[in-house]
Amino acid sequence: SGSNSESKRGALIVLEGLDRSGKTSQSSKLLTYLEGLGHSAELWRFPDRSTNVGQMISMYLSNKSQLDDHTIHLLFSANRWEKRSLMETKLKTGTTLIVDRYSYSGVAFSSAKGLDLEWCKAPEIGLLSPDLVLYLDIQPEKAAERGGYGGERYEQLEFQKKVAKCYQGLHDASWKIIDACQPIEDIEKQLQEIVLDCVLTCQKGKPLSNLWS
Ligand code: DGP
Ligand code: NA
Ligand code: NA
Repeated sequence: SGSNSESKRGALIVLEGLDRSGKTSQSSKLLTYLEGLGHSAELWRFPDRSTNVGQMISMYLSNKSQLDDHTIHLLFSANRWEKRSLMETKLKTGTTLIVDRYSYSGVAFSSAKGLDLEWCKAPEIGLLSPDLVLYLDIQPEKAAERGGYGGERYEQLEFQKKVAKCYQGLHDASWKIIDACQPIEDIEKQLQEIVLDCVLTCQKGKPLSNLWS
């Protein structure tokens, strides 16, 4: 019957935000929530460090290799492209994907280095467009206070301030801005409500589309 979840498409839900904004823990809480309601769901993250491209990215982030800014930008993009067809298959067979970072990180982090915005967006064109982007909004200074940064390349206050500005220019109708300084349980509840609404809308047959739209 039409209520079989496998005949309905899953939702593509992205979490974005500065480093230490709480995306990763909220992503896993969302997965538990959706699975608890009986939905098919998976947690993905970009960069996906498990692939060959992902390992190059990981080396770069941990300062074990140096790469030109354009080169690393294209590798991050390639890392999303290598997962695109699996992503589409999952969504079309009814699995909702909760994705920790996506093309908006790609554009925000690279344009924060001074790369041209349109150039940064170009390689992302044709990737699947999220049904929902949850932006965990935190002041860079507050994020930096949260137990300190892990020491990877981008985890520096001055750079994160630039990234925050770049993110601001990327908001569109699919974005929901969440105050990431609320108590964790309040954030969790807010996200659950928004996400469930999105999952149900996608089940009703909202079409998939491509970036940037
Ligand atoms: P994470 O694994 O979520 O901590 O991300 C690693 C770091 O890489 C983090 O500082 C954000 C940054 N990042 C994530 N995606 C991209 C991207 O596509 N391009 C660039 N330049 N940086 C990214
Ligand atoms: Na990080
Ligand atoms: Na990530």
